[in-house]
Order: sequence, then structure tokens, then C-alpha cells
Amino acid sequence: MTSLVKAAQIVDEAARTAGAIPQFTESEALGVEEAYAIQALSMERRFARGERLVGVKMGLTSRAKMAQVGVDEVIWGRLTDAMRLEEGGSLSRKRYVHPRIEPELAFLMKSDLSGAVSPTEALSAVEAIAPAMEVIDSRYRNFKFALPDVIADNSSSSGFVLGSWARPDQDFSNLGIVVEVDGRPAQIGSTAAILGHPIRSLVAAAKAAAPIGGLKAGWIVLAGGATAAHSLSVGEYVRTTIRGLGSVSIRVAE
Ligand code: 0L1
Ligand code: MG
Repeated sequence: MTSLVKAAQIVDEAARTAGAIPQFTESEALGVEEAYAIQALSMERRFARGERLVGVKMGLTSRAKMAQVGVDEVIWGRLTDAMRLEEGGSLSRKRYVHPRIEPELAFLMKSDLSGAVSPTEALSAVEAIAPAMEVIDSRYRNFKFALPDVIADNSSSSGFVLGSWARPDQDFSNLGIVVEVDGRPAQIGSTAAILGHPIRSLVAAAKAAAPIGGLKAGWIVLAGGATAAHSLSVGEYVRTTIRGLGSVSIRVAE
């Protein structure tokens, strides 16, 4: 049985060097709690290298995502400052194993939020919302994993790009989303695909983050992919537009 510390080192090295690894669950039993412990330990290694925790990502918060991955549970991961990509800039394909991108709605926290909270309490802790995209890159071969594997691997989170912040006092429950690749629509959806309303994802994030002290003022929370993810190829220009909130884009470089 691989120790939690060893498993954390394996996923961290795979992420750092963009090398694919076998799933842990192919050869041994791994529970969800242990998987979160591996995630925490692997992210500690990044923090020891100077990265800073800047928020959390919620995953599998839409039916499309659950179906793409074949599970039906919401998961979460940690965001660091080094994972942030410049809006309108580019990402380097060779830094990833098999990157995909998905449209997200991001929250900027105005105040701390932790534990069991209502949607109204969650909303009052939000400073701003923005269109965003998350780059997910499973470190497992062929992007195949069981739920504990993906949790151990920081829930596939590998990068994120944020658009302009907007006031949260608008109805963002059902805003149209278009993901264009080189100017052609590749995915179409709505913010309603995120647990029926993205604020529910923030409620789930407050609960999920309680064991690590809760969400902090100034943090970013990615609400989760609103459509299936798009596999990235060198040369592509990807732009996500959320109606009423604007666009966010990235180019895929070598
Ligand atoms: O919604 C998500 O961000 C899911 C990430 C984990 C599953 C995947 O890698 O597709
Ligand atoms: Mg996501």
C-alpha cells in the first residue's frame, strides 16, 4: 500500500513534470477521505516551493461534467497563484499532460464563509462574479480515473483564467454560455447547469472548505464547469462568453 505521503509525492511530481501516472485505484483501495489527505499533502509540496493558496475550485457540479466523468458527486480542489493564467494570454501546451478547458463562473469573496450556510448568506459574502475558464489536466493515463484518484490529483485543477469582475447583485442563475474555439461554437450551456444555480456551488464550497478553515475574504471560488470540457490543441484560441458578464479568452501555445 502506497503511503499518503508517497502518493502525494507521485501526483505532485506528475503535475510538475507533466507526466502521466497509473491510477492508484488500479492496484489498491483508496477512500475519499484518504484521497483528500493526499490532495492536501501534495498541495503542501507546492506551497513549500512558494505557491500561495488563492481559493478553491468546485468540480462535477453539472450533469454534463458528471456524465463525462461517470460519477455523481461534487468534488473540490485548491487553486494557487501559480495556476492563474493571464486573460487574453496564452498557455503552454507542453506544461500539461492532456489539458481540457471548461467554462466557469468565478466568485470573489468579500468575507469569510464556512460550514453550513444558506444561499442568501453565501451571496452576501460575495464581492464580485466573473466569467472564467478552468484548465483541467488529469495526471492519470488516458484521463481515466475513479473518484478517489481524481480527488487526490487536486480534482484535475491545473489552471484558471478570469474575466472582468462584475457586481453580484444581478440575476446570474440562468445566463447563456458559449465556448468558441477559433470563432466556432464548441459548447453551449447556461449557468443554470451549475447545480441549478451557481450560488449552490458556493454553498457547497463553504461546507467543503470548513475542515481547512473555510473560504477566506479575497479568495476565488470556481463554481464548476457548466458544459463538457474541450480538449486543447496547440494553436487554438478559446473564448467563453457568459451573457451579461462578458468574455474570457486564452490561446494555446506549444
Ligand atoms: O468539474 C471539474 O472541474 C471536474 C474535474 C475533475 C474531473 C475531470 O478531470 O474532468
Ligand atoms: Mg472545473
